[in-house]
Formats: sequence, structure tokens, C-alpha cells
Amino acid sequence: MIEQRIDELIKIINRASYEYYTLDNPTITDQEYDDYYSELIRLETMHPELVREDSPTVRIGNQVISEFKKVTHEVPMMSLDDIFSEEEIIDFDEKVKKVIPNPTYVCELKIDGLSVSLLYKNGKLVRGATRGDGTTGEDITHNVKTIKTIPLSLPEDIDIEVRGEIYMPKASFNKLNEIRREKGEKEFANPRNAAAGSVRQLDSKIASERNLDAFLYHLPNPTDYKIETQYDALEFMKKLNFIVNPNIIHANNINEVIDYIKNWQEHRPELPYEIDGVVIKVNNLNDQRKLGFTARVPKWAIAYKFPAEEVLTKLENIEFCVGRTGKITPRADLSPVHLAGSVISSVTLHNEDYINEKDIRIGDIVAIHKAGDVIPEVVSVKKERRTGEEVPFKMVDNCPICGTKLIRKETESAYFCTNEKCDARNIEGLIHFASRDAMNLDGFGESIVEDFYNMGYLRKINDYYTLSKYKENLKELEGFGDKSINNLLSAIEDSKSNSLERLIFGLGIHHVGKKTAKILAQNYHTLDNIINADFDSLKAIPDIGEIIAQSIINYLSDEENINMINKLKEYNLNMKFIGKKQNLSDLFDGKTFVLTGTLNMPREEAKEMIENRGGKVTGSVTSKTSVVIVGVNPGSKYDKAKELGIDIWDEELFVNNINL
Ligand code: 3B9
Repeated sequence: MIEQRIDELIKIINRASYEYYTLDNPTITDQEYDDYYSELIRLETMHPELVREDSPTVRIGNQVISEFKKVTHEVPMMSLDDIFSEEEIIDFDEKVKKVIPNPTYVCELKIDGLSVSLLYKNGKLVRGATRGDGTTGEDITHNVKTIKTIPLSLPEDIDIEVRGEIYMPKASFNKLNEIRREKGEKEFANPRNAAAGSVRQLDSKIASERNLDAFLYHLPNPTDYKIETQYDALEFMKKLNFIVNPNIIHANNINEVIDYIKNWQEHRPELPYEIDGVVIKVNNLNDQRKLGFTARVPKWAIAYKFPAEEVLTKLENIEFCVGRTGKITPRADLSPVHLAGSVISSVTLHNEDYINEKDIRIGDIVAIHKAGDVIPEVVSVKKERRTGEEVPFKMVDNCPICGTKLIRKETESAYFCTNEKCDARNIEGLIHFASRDAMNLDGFGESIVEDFYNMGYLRKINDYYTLSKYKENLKELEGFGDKSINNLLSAIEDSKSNSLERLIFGLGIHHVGKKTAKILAQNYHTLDNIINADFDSLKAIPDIGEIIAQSIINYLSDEENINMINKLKEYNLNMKFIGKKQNLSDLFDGKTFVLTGTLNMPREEAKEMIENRGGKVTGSVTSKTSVVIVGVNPGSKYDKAKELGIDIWDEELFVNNINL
């Protein structure tokens, strides 16, 4: 009886909320809705055992989770290549036409949010997940359920995955930042960060108050529903009560695509949400299959990014920052201005040559934009606005922190503080070690590291791993409780099992960025192997040139650095390359591959990807061959593989396995 009434109420409320939020066309009054809702809450409170998984009461945000579980995307969530000009659009069309003579395209707005995957079983929402690295994301079901236009149950009891973008409407974003400003909290830089910050909350109450919304645009398994075009996929999702962006069109040719882009470039400010471009997709799914993928992105889709917005402001002063390598970077203080959703008050000026080339002077009116929509940059100096009061730029001679005389390295057109003991350099190095792409010591931001450094608890990288002995002292500090100290210490403890590339990157070796660190870890497997490698061995690795090789040698022949590494070993830090996912890279590790036929990707690329995963590529098929990868028009190697019963992968399966 009660159970039936609950079922009935859920049906009424879900229907009403779909009509109200998704269709924007309510059929019952707010009062009626509230009455049904209160009745449901009353029944659920009295009979907690009858609360259904898909009850609309979860939208209030009544769940707190303890950690984000990892989820694996059965079909990888791919990303898109960006283009910035009409020329590149024509180029894209021409490449498509080499394979598909008469393509038609779907044009979608590129919503500035974060990608999400929604999984339904038996018509019920069972999982919401972030994109993550495309293969592994995070389970954010509790927060996704608070988004009012995301159906908790579908009109049909089907199993389906749909994907799209969670975003924060401009109005909600502005309101949220206004409140944060009043409370003295840090404002979000843009709606995308605000949306991402909201779904990355353990307590779903926060997400429920953030007014998030979602547009869906991708069906990973279209053949399950006999869908043959992207446009039909969108129609299908609409029928399932999802919100599909209303401004999507089916364009018959590239000229219609270009018109669409021009139109939205102009009307973009009128939309209630931020977009950063337009996504162009070949409509027919069979055509998409024919075009295929590179390792990262589909060849049948592309993102056209709108040019960055520009604003004028006054350059008030030029200051000098010291980086961890000792590099001195001039930075401009600006009169704060709004730009593409955030307030900008400073901008990097890179180096002396850059400033002289643009003839940037203190007091100038400058135009700034956001490069790639993230990092603000000076585009030009408004020389016609000069009054004569402007002060020409002059590089400093000494380190602004330790006073050491700077030296200029011509190769990098930059000045360096060479004092290894410079506090600024040490602090930056420690901040870098803790940063997300390095050891990911959650909680160790700039100011904490600086404070711990100045108090003497943290002077060298290895000091992180003995911080626990100061636990009681740290608790005395203002703003630190038991909980925050424990969080810091457990982040340190967790970092001990990081894969080698994080440690290498974290060491902060000059010229060794994230990518090079990964290459080193993949090639040498252990830090000791890298320490023992000589210049020629390092240089022989693709992507590692003389400068990088020499820099690694220099770093590792410094006794202090080796001592520090030895201490890290004593503290049981992992010194091995773990790889993306050990059990799955078994697909490649130690196996022998042969390539035959024409592949979509360059052979060198395929070879490199196999080798990076521990596999070997050889020229002929023998009984020792593990897998033959077959492209278009394969040769006799294909026949031989069949004869010997060797595993055969087509390119799609190969790309799939690469992405696992
Ligand atoms: C595996 C809009 C965005 C977007 C796609 C988008 C971002 C990405 C994409 C989605 N806005 N559309 N579309 N409007 N921000 C096109 C990359 N598609 C995929 O992720 C995808 C993933 C596919 C096909 C497409 O097939 C494979 C199956 C197995 C292995 C490899 C590929």
C-alpha cells in the first residue's frame, strides 16, 4: 500500500520535474509539486526501508561519500583536436573527403564544462563518472543525482550509457562568486572550474546547491539501438528525456559548418552558458568508423575554438619571480580587469627579449587575452595612448630574494639565480615536488610549503618524509587541527607508492618536464637504471636530446642530489615504473608484434606505442610472434598468422587495447 503510494509519487514528481526543468513547460503548480514532494519525504522518513535508489529526494543532496571510487570506461572517453582558423576547417573537410566523398556534419556547441558519463541499468541511473584520463574516471554518482535535468529513471527499462557535459550556467556562476566574495572565500576562475569543483565534493549537498546542468551529446554504443548517425543519436537521447543542446544542426557541407561557426561566434554572449567553440562531427557513424582514430582523438571530429576575448588595462608595475631552476621571470602587475569569466591582476612577461620586442613599459595601456583560454597574456601595447610618463623596462641585475648576481643563459634568453641555496628556488622546488603532476601531495600548496620552509621543518625534498616527527609542533600552528595534519601526513604516506615518473618529474631536474619524466621511467624502469645511464644511452632515446641528457647527467652527478635520493630510498619510496595499469598492459609487455597492411596511424607511432608498453615489433611472422596487427590490404603476413593461429588484431582493437 505505502510502497505503491511511494511508486506513484515518484512517478508524478519525476514527470513534473521533467516537464518543469527539462521541457521548461510545467503542467502542475508549484504548490501541488511541493505537496507531493512533502508527502514523499514524510513516507520515506517513516519507512526508510522503502526509500528507492531513484527517489527524487536524493536531489536534495543527502549523501556523503568517504572517497571517490575509480571507474573504468568500457569505451574510452576520447578528446578532440583543436583548430583555430577557417583554413583548418577546410583542411579538416578535405582530409575527411579523401575517405568519405560526400560527408555531412553535425555541428554542436562546445560547452565549457566537464565531461561526464552516465550509466543506466534497467532504466535507472546507477553511475555517474568523470572522464578522468579517458580510461579511468571517478565515481561522482551522488553529485550527478542532484542535477535536476539528469533523469534518475528513463521512460524505458534499458541498459544504456550516455555522455555529455556538466556545466554551470553563467547566472549561477555569477551568483556563486558574488556570495563567495562576500564571505571572503576564493572566487572560481570560470564556470568550468566551478562545475568541476562542485562535482568533486564528497558531500552531495554542495553540488545540489550549485545549480549545475547538463547537455548530453554522445552515445558510446549506438549499434545496440540500431542508430546510424550522430544526429539520430541525439534525437534518441532526447526521447529518453535527456537534455540535448537545442542549437545543434545537421550541416550538408562545410560551408554550412562555417556559417554556423560565424553565427555562434557572434551570438555567443547571448547564451545563458559559456561555450568555447564548436564541435564538428561527421554525421554518419559508418563513415566515422571508416575514418577511424589516432591514438588520442577521432579523425572524424574536431573542435573549432573561438578566438580569445581581449581587454585593455594599465600595466602598473613589473616584478621579478624566481623559479625552482633559478630562472627569473618578469611579471606585470595590472589594474584588475574582467576577462573571459575571471579577474586578471597580473600576467607573465616571460623574459627580457619578449618585453623588449613588444617594447612594454611600466604605465603602458596593454591589450590582454587568455591564451588557450587559460593563461592571460599581453597581446599588444597601445603606443598611441602613451603620455611620455611610461618607464622603459630594465632587467634586474641581482636575485630579488637572495641578492646573488644573475647570469644570462643565451640558450634560453633568460637570467638565472645560480645560488643553489636561494630560498626562493628551494621553496619553488618543494612546491613543485608536491604539485599534482609530480608527487601529488594533496594539501601542500604554496603558502603551507613556504611556511614550513621558513619554520625549518621542510628545507629539502626528503624532509617531507620525516615531517611526521614534527606532528606535535605543527598542531600548534594557527589554522591546523588534528585532521588537517593527518591529511597532510597521509598524503605524504600515499605518495610513497607513486609510479617512478612522478618522482622523476618531482625532482625538478632542469629540462625534465612531465613528458620526459614519463619517457625516462618507461625506458629505464628504475631510478637506479637512470642513475647508471650514460650520456649516449640517454641521448639514444627518442625525444631526449643533448640538452636534456646533459642536464640529467649534471643533476645525477651532484653528490647532494644522490644523497637525497638515497634518503628517499631509505624512506621506502617506490623507485619503479608502475605503468598505467599493470594487469592490462600485460597485453603488450614482453610480447612480439608484427604490423601488416596500411594503418591509419603512422607505423612509427604504432611501433612507439607498442614499445612504450613493453612490447617488441619485428618484421616477420614466426611461431614466436604474439600478435599480428592488420591494417587495410594486408600482405602474406596475415595469411601466415592465420595459418599459425596467432592472435590477430585489427586497428580498432589495437587502438582500443592501447587505450586500456
Ligand atoms: C570512443 C561535444 C565535447 C564532443 C567525442 C566533446 C568532446 C568529445 C567528443 C566523443 N562537446 N562533443 N565529442 N559537443 N566537449 C567526439 C570525442 N566521442 C568519444 O569519446 C568516442 C569514444 C569511440 C568513439 C567516440 O569509439 C572507440 C571505441 C573503442 C576504442 C576506441 C574508440
